[in-house]
Amino acid sequence: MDRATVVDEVFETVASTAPEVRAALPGRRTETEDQNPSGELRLAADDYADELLEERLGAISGVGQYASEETQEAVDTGEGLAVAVDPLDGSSNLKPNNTMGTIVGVYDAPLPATGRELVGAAYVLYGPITTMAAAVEGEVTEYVVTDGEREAVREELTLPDEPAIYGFGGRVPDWPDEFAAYAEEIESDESLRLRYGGSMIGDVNQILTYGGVFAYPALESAPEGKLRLQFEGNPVGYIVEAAGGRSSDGERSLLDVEPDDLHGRVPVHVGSTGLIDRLEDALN
Ligand code: P6P
Repeated sequence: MDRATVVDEVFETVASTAPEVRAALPGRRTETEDQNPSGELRLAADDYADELLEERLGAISGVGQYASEETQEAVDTGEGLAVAVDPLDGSSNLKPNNTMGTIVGVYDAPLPATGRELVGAAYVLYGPITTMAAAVEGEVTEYVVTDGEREAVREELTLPDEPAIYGFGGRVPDWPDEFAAYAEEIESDESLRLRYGGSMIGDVNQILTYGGVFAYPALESAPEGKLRLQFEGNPVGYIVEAAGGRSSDGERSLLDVEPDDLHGRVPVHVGSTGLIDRLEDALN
């Protein structure tokens, strides 16, 4: 299969798996004894989604590597593209019945790789409606996913010209002074409203919808921030940049960040170009 067909097959497979992931959520809110490679407790729902997606994505002809936020090592699945999956991003939101998502990045290089090796990225948002935002060849399409079938509802999706929301992770006392000063500037901007739901995909989807800035910045206690480059920063940076926005680790596009290892973390800032430009000015 040619590369574009493989990428679409990956998106199709993630969408078709979404109903089973969603249906399994009510019965899998329990924490397991296991920790993922990032030291976070895995929910039964994380394990279930990871197992389903590894089996199905790994079976696609043209996918040669499967890596998940939930497991230490990437799995060799033959020849072809590499997929990096966060099976259930924001699964801690399951307890309060809030949004969460499945993220997939399709890299044309062995993992770990820079975001410039991405040839596609998508996320499923388990909200009141199950939707998918998918970016390929510089274009973002939003789909409603019904019974695993995708229906395009917004094509050539771009961020609105005027940003409207912001959401920043981490505790305020733990923000470095430069980020705190930027946050204060943003918070005092009367055109911007706070929207932070504790699940990156839910928060980023609001940025795609309303424009603005989402950040999980470098913290005094964690200079690399919290979010993982391969599984969260790169795919979301790829999608937001394809929608006409920007991404940054504080200095450069997330897609230009050299990975240290498969589970390396990175400060994540994504959103409207002007707000990310101002962020980089504030941090440097
Ligand atoms: P905090 C969810 O655990 C996650 O990885 C992202 O989806 C989300 O943006 C962030 O962590 C939330 O972190 O510290 O606000 O709970």
